[in-house]
Amino acid sequence: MAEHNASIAETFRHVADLLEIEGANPFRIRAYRRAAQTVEDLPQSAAKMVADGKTLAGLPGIGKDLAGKITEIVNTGRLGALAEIEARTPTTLAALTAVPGLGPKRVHRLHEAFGIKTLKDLERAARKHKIRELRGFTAKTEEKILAEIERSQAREQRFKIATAEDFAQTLCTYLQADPRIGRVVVAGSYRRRKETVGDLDILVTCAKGQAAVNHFLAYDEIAKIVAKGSTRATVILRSGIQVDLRVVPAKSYGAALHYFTGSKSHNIAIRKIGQARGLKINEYGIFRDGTRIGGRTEEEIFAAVGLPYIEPELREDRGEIQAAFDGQLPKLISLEDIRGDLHVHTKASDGKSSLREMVEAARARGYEYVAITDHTKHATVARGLDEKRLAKQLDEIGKLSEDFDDIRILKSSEVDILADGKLDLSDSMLKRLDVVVAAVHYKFELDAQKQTERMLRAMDNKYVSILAHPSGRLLGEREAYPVDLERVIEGARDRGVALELNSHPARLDLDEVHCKLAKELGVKLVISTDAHSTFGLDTMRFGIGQARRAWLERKDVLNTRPWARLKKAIAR
Ligand code: DGT
Ligand code: CA
Ligand code: CA
Repeated sequence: MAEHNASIAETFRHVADLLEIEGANPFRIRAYRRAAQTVEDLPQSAAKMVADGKTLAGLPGIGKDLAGKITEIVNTGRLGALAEIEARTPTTLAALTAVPGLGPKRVHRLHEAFGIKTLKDLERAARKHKIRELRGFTAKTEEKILAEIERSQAREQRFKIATAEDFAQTLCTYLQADPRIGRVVVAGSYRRRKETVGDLDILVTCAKGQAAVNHFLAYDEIAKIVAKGSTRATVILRSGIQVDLRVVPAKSYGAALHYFTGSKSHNIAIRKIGQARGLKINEYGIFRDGTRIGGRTEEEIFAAVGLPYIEPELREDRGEIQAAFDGQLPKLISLEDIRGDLHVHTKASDGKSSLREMVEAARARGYEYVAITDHTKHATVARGLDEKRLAKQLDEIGKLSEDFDDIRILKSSEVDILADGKLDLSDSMLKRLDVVVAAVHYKFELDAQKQTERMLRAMDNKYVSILAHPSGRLLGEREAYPVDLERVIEGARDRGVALELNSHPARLDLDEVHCKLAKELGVKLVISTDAHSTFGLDTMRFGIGQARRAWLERKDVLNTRPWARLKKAIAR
């Protein structure tokens, strides 16, 4: 059984949260969090390391005890220590941490002070204005809690695309191993590369539906079978994600793939056009007067309604059908177009790999350049570089460059934007850099006008080339800070600054709507990974997925250009 790094990390974080709710020793709590981070950042599967008899003890933050726990999770799929804590912590109490703004520490204090155990208790206390009596909690906190309770009741659980991909790929490999099964493809929002997916829709071709369904139901990561039939099944995996499986014969493959890729509104629009042409289009095929006339490929579906092929990322009924009719579909950017990464950290600040390792990894990915963008001094938790350390790094880059004649190491920095919009480095230092990436990392609570002006002021500095992760959102954790993104985009255009599409699966910032707006307003984008390890460079594909959803083409994205042309484009 393959235990994913993500689920091992998740188990450790869960232990840490429960310990914190209990008010346990902070060192113990921190040890679990640190181990979770290490496992998550491992460039290989911990399960495989255990299977290969490699030792995990000695990795950052992992001693003998935690290494043993990882082995236990890998071998048994569970952790005894977690079961023990779970047994003594009310589940409703743990569930309270799902309310944004309420970490385990705050839940601990609410429990201690008022005996709050459930969401209902919490709601009652907030309504009675008892919560504001606690130090660190205010009337605002109460309002926020009430608003969040309402929202969380309306919200369904969604998975980040990277997490979904991890679970989907293992399952697809398993399905593909059955020789009776032909094609295996993940459709739905996953194929449209949405930033989060609600569930996985997997389509397989097989002459015998029941055989494929039975093979699927024997998958050992299934926690619960929700429904099953002779050509379909719905299950929940142990990771909590739902999977819908559909089995179709090869002659229906294209029709089923189109149907299950969606989006629903795109499907409905295509069917309508079909109807007007006297065709019936559904997941089984294309029919005229009850006779099948196609459906083996997706191209046949589009051709039947007089359209060229439309890429999955565009299928949102946001103008793609009209554009297809008019011959105006964008030629979407692809991963192969990318020539370099412009946002990369090293051990000098909060990265996990050395400068040389990052450069080698960028070269291994075929890149022509990589910008080293460590944090600046204001970001103390990230061990940001002051001018002296940055100057030393620039020297190192100069020296290292002699060893690399096939990749250019760009001198750069992810410079903090200070509260007043000034930058955390002097102009004389910025001037020495090839590329300057500016970013907001604190003071998220400013009102929209102040935050917007702060960012515009930062871009006033003529050395700034790129504004990083402009909205500051963290999917599932933190909304964008209040900011007028439209003004920021216009401000970037007026000043000749490029905007970043940060590929980190928890960021994907700018979001797709604003990426598209930026393109329409004539602002260039760069797609960067914000990698904190060599492994992180591979998240570029998520940024590309989102760029495609935003209709971006190669010409809209600056890091598709060779350095000489990129340099000209960012010069101000
Ligand atoms: P998700 O899972 O919420 O991230 O989003 P999707 O798009 O994967 O939605 P899902 O899983 O409910 O359904 C998968 C696809 O199946 C959807 O994109 C289009 C198709 N579909 C589902 N229900 C309907 C429907 O009632 N009519 C039509 N035409 N298509 C549907
Ligand atoms: Ca889905
Ligand atoms: Ca579904």
